[in-house]
Amino acid sequence: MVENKQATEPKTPKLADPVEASIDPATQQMIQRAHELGIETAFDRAVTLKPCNIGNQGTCCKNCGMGPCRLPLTKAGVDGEDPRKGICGATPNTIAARNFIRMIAGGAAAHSDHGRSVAEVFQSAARKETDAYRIKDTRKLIEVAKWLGVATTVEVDGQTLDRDTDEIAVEVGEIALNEWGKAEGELHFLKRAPQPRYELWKKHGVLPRNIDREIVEIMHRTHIGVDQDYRNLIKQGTRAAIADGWGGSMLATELQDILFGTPYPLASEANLGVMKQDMVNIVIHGHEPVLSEMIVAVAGTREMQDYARSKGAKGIQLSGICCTANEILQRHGVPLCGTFLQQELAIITGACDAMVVDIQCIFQNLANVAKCFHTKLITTHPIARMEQDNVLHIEFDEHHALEDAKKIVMLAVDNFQNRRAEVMIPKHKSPIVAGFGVESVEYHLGGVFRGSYFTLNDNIINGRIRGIGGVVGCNNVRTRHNEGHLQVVKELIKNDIIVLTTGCNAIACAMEGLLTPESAKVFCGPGLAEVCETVGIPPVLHMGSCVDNSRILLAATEVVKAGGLGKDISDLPAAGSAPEWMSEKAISIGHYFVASGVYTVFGVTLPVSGAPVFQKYLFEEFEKLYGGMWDLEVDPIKHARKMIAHIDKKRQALGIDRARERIMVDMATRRALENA
Ligand code: XCC
Ligand code: SF4
Repeated sequence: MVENKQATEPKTPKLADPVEASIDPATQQMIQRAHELGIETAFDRAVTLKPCNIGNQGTCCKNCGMGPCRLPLTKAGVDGEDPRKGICGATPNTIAARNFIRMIAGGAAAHSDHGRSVAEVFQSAARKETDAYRIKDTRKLIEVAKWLGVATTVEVDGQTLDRDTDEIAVEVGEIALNEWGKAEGELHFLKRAPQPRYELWKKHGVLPRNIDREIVEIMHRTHIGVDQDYRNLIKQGTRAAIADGWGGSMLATELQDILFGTPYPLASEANLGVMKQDMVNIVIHGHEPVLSEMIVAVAGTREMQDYARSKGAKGIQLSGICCTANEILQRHGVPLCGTFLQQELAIITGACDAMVVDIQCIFQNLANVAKCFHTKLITTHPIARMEQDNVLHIEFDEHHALEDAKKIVMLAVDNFQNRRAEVMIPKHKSPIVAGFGVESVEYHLGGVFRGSYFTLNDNIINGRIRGIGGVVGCNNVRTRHNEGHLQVVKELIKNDIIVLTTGCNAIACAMEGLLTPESAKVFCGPGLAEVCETVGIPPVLHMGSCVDNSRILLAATEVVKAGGLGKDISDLPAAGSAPEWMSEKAISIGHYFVASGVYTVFGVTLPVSGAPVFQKYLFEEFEKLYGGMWDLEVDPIKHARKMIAHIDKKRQALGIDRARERIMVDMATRRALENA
C-alpha cells in the first residue's frame, strides 16, 4: 500500500472549467489564458476549497474561547423541540442572529467608514486646507444643508439673504462628521424617508442615534452572555443597517456629489476589452473615489499624456474595477474594466502597468498574480495594506493629493516599457450609458420644464411600467459569474419592470449591453420598451456604486411623494435583489432595504438556513413589522418571478392591477392600427 502511494504521480491541481465558471466570453478567455500561463485565480481555488457547511448555515459560533460551537442542521431537520445548544446554551437562533448582525456591523462599518473619509476630505475642502478639492455642486450643498439643519439664509436688516456658500460648507462638514459620534439625538437624514416609515422606525425603537454607536453596540450585544433573543438581536441589526443606508452610505453619496459633481448620464464602455495594447493602462480598484478623482484629473493633463508618449505609449488609458470604477464612470465616463471576479484577470492581460487599490473587495491574491507580470500593484490607504513584498504602498493624503496622484501615474508610465511579450487583451467590450441618479431620473422622465416623478408614477399606474426592481451586489465565485445577475435582470425587464442597478450588478449589466437605450427594444416587454424609447433611457439605470444604493432609497421616496402609489416605500410595486452577493456590505444593504419596506431576494445562499426559526422571522414575520422581508432563491428565473409576484401583489393592493391589463390591449390595438 505504502509503495503504491509513493508510485502515484503528484496530483495536478484541479482547475476551473472556464465556461462553467463564467458566462462572459472575455472572462472565459482569460481564465483559459491563466491556465496556459500556470497562474491560479479565485475560479480555480473555488474548485478545490469547498465552503464550510456549518458556517454556510450560520450556525458556527466562535464568539468565545470555549468554542467554536458548531450546530449544523441535519438534512432531516428538527422535529419538535430543537435540542442543539452551544456550551453556554446558545441556541441556533441566537448564534445565527449574532452572526448575521455581525455581518451587518462589518458592512455598515465599511460603508460608513468610507463615508467618514469623504466627510473628512469635505471638511478640508470646506476649510480650504487643500487646493485639490473644492465644492463643485452648490445646488446639492444647499439641499443637503437643509437636511442637516444648517441655515442657508441670513437675516440682514430685516431682509433674508442667501448665506455665503463657504460658510455653509464648513458647517455642513462639521455637522456631517458629527453624525458618526454625536452624544444625543438621532441621524438627520432619517427624516428624508417618507413620514410613515420614520414613524414606524420610531415605534419599533430602531432610529439610529449615531453611526458608530450602532455598530459598536452590535459587537457588545453579540459578545458571550449578552443578548440572547434573536428578535432583540436583529432589532439592533436593523438599527445599524438603517444607520448605514440612511446614514453613512447616504452621507458618502451626498458629500461625494457635492465635492466631485452629481452624476448625469454619459456614454462609456465596459469589459476587459477597454484596456489598450499601445497605451499605459492604469486600473483603479476599490471603493473610495477620493484618490481616483485625483488620478483622473492628473492622467488627463497634457503633461502626463506627453510623458506617456515620451515613453513610447500612445497615451494613458484609465479603467476601473468594482465600485471605484462605478464612481469614476458616473462622473467622468472612465470605462469599466470588469467586476469583482475579473480583478485578477485584468493583470493576466499582461497589459496592466499599474493597479491602484484603495479599500474593500481587493483580493490579496492580486499580489501573487502581479508577481508573474510587470504590473505594479499599489496600495494607497493606511487601513488596507498587503503583506507580500512586491506590493508598493504610496499613502494618499488629501493635503498633497495631486502630488500623490502624479507620483502614481508616473510610476505606471515608467513601467510601460517593462511590459513583457505575453500581452493578451480580450476584444470584448460593450457601449453603455451610465450616471443616473435621483436628479437625472426626474429630468429624463419629467422633461426639462416639468422635471418630476409624476411621469414615472403615471407610467407605473397605467401599467406600461409594471414596477421597479433594485438589483445590486457582488459576484460570488460559488455561482457562475454574471449568470444570476443577467438572468434576473433580463427576466424583470422582459416583464416591464424597470431596473435600478448599482455595484457589480451594474457592471455585469454594462458588459451585457443592457445599459443602452437600444437594448429596450431587444429585451423589454412592450410597455417598458415604449417608455424607454420615448424618453431615450436604458431599461436598466446605472445608479452608481454600493454606497449609492442610498440613491435608490431616495428615488423610491420621490416616487412615494409624487403620489398615487401609496404612502410609504412598502406600498410601492417594487422589489430588491442581490443575485450573486458575497460581502458583508451586501447583507447590510439587504437589511436596510428590508427595513425600508422592500421585499428583498438574495441568490447563492444566506447564512440563516441552520436556524429555521430565525430564518422564518426574517422571511415572514418581518413583513408584518416593516412591510419588507428577506427571501432566498438560488434559481435566477424563480428569483425574478418571486419579485414579480410581489410587485403584482402590491399593484393589486393599490388597485392598479386592472390598469395594466387594459394598457396591454390598448398597445396591441394601436400597433395594429399603425401597421394598417
Ligand atoms: Fe464589492 Fe462594491 Fe460587492 Fe462588487 S458589489 S463585490 S461589495 S464592489 Ni458592492
Ligand atoms: Fe460556544 Fe457560547 Fe462560546 Fe459561542 S459563545 S463559542 S456558543 S460557548
